[in-house]
Amino acid sequence: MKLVIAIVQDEDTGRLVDELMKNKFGVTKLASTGGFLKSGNTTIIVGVEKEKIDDVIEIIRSTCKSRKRVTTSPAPTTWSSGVYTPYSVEVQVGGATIFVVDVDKYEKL
Ligand code: 2BA
Repeated sequence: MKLVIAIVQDEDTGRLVDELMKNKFGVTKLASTGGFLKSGNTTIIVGVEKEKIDDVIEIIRSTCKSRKRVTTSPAPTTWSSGVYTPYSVEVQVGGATIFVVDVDKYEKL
């Protein structure tokens, strides 16, 4: 068995969970926060047999869109003049960041 961990944007979560449930996958949704943007995203975990991993990834691919986000430039850790002027930075986020890991043991008690 494998565990698919997918970090997706909040906007895509509803459709993604609906699609996974419709295809009979068990899903858990966790509220998470990205380290770079420091804003909310969603982590979806799906326990699945090895043969079904590609099906799960295909559903994620078809429901999660890539979007642009604007954030403020991070302050430098060192600078000589002592003046820091923040500026806007545009980053591309998503569709999804996916990890697939082995499950050593799975039990439902
Ligand atoms: P964030 O850390 O908030 O990152 C949001 C987006 O900012 C990233 O989109 C990427 O385009 C950009 N970004 C991240 N770090 C950057 C940096 N040091 N310099 C410039 N741009 C940077 P995605 O790559 O689509 O990632 C979306 C979210 O997935 C991330 O939110 C984070 O929560 C998660 N993630 C991405 N890679 C990960 C990893 N290797 N391990 C754990 N979580 C990860």
